[in-house]
Amino acid sequence: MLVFSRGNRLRFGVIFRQTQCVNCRHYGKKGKEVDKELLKEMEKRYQIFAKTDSKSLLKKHLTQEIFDKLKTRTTPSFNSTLLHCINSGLCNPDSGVGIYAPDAEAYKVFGAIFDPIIEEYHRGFKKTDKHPESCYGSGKDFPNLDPDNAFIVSTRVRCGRSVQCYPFNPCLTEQQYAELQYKLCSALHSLEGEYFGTYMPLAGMDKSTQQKLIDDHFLFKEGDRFLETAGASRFWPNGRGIFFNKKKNFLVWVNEEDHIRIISMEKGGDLGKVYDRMIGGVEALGKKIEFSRDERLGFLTFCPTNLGTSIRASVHIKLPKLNADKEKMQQLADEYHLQVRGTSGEHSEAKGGVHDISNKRRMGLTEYQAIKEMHDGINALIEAECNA
Ligand code: ADP
Ligand code: DAR
Repeated sequence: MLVFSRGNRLRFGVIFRQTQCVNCRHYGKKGKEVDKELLKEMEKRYQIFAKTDSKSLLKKHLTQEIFDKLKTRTTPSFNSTLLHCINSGLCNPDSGVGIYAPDAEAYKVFGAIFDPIIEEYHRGFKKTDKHPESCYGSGKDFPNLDPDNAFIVSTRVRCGRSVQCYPFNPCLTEQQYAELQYKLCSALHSLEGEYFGTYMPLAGMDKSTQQKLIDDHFLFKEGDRFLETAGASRFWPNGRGIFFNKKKNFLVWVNEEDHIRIISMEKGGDLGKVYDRMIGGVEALGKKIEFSRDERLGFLTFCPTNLGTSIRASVHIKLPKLNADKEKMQQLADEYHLQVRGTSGEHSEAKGGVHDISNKRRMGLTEYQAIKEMHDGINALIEAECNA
């Protein structure tokens, strides 16, 4: 049994067989043939999906020609299929995007469908484009967005990371979930200073504590049908959990959608302070864990919407006048590449007039530029609210 707490984690930690970097072992090899029965199932489901009125990017870009080109392919290291990638979008025609990568190689093996979706979602990041090297800059360039606390309830900056040599959710074995949890916990429990904290595994967490953490927007929700059908809930809740520091303004999610989500958040609108705290956490963990980064795509994540910087800077914000003029709010959001969501993130409603507004672009620009885009956009929304 795995028990993660500061004092005795090493005594209870299970020493795992070192997972050889399977990418090296299979590098350059062709994946196995797709099972004939699976192929028939995939073709039947694609024909049904093609007849839906889905508005997802998957529906728009997965033409019969591209489907036929990719349906027999598999990735060399984990034998991931096209169905691993598109199952969520086939099951949920109301998806906005509808596709996930089952492992790092999928972005290349199934590039014919990923590339056009990446280009459209990330506003023009072409398959010939290269994501820039990381450049975080400094939070001092981003003054408090709302020093009088008139509009912003809280500010949060997060990024996702994948651990080198491990596949993503659909291909992880139960042992690999446990391995990842153990490796990440060891790194997290080595953090010092303001980052010093404790890891709480989801397995065994009492339901009232779990619900309170979700209601306080610290912990990820459960039962997201898009993630479940994407293969992200296998062996749940084993291998999943949350780390937080003493002040609960630095959090890390383990094995939810990505292997790791590194989060800094606090009440109010001090984006610069929140951003600096996230940078410090990412850099400290980056010294302990080898993150998976592609030469062209930047940091690799389960969902293509998080590639590149994988950074989302968001505010929970109340803009009652703009809220009454949804068209104006959306027009400004589009102009500044902002995403307007409900209070609990995607596929949720705004409660009490509180929207979650964040940068939409994460790829083809640096971390600093993504944060600046959000900072400028939120400033513009607040100005429009004051002048409405
Ligand atoms: P994803 O990008 O995968 O949709 P997020 O990183 O946006 O997920 O995390 C969504 C969760 O973070 C939701 O529970 C949401 O309530 C919370 N959240 C997002 N922004 C803020 C914020 N500014 N303040 C408090 N909680 C936030
Ligand atoms: N709900 C899925 C994924 C969209 C991006 N959000 C993530 N990755 N959490 C959709 O296609 O709408």
